[in-house]
Amino acid sequence: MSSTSLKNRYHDAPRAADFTIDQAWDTYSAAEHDRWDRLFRRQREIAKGRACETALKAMEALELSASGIPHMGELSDKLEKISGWRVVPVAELVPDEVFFDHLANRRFPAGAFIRPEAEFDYLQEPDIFHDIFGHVPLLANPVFADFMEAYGKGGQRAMQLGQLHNLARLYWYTVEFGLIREAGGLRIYGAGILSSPQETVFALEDDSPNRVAFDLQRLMRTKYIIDDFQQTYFVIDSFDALLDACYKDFGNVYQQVKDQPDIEAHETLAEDALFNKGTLDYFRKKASV
Ligand code: HBI
Ligand code: FE
Repeated sequence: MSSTSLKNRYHDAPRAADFTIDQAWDTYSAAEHDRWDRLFRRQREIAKGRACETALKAMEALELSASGIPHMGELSDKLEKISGWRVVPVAELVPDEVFFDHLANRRFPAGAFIRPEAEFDYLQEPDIFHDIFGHVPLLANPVFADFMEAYGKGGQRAMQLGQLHNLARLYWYTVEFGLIREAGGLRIYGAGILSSPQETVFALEDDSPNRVAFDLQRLMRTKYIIDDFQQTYFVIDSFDALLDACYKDFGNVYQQVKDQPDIEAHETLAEDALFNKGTLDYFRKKASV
């Protein structure tokens, strides 16, 4: 058995043409349900006062709790009534064009596997905890739900234009690692932060990272890190503002960013509207070890 299939028992599950699989909810073991409960209880506690109101309220509305791994069909029946979205089980990352087609049709592909105990604190692949605790609550916000459908449609177009890397950065710095202004401070809406206890604290409270006001072109030029905390977080004023900023012909935006140089993940620009310029100490310490 390869390490992937060892770690992820759905790796070899039969899949439909759209890469969806059977969640086979009754095959989860007591240990897997217990792991979900421990992940949920810990992260729900840390998210209080740090996650955006939308996420916290949606967790209640969707009855997400520490009562075992959710059944995606039952969860989808609740979510669909609120925003028309459903959550569909997949074994692991699906090809980009499949992913975008699901999003364009209000289906969120969620990993059916739960992380192994050895990766309780951090894993790179999106497991069921990252996808359902991190992404699903935001899909209950009607404006964000519209944004995600538009992102799916934009993704299909970006692939045709060969601009996928710019759009992937938009997803990364909003859907995965976005911050929002709320209650006189900053709160989290990005799933990659929301599903990580350490990054939930780091993203809001550490002096190391830059925090920069959302600017679509600036963000599309900015490289990102996939195996550690982010060096820069982008802040939106509201989900309406995010949707408005993206409700334009991206063809022109791609044209404008195409001839400009990429920006390093840790860099800030003179024209940035900064919430704070980070010390980057976290990264210097790691680089020096
Ligand atoms: N597949 N299941 C799954 N989940 C993702 O988040 C995902 C994916 N495929 C591609 C992808 N994300 C990103 O590369 C896109 O943003 C381009
Ligand atoms: Fe994700």
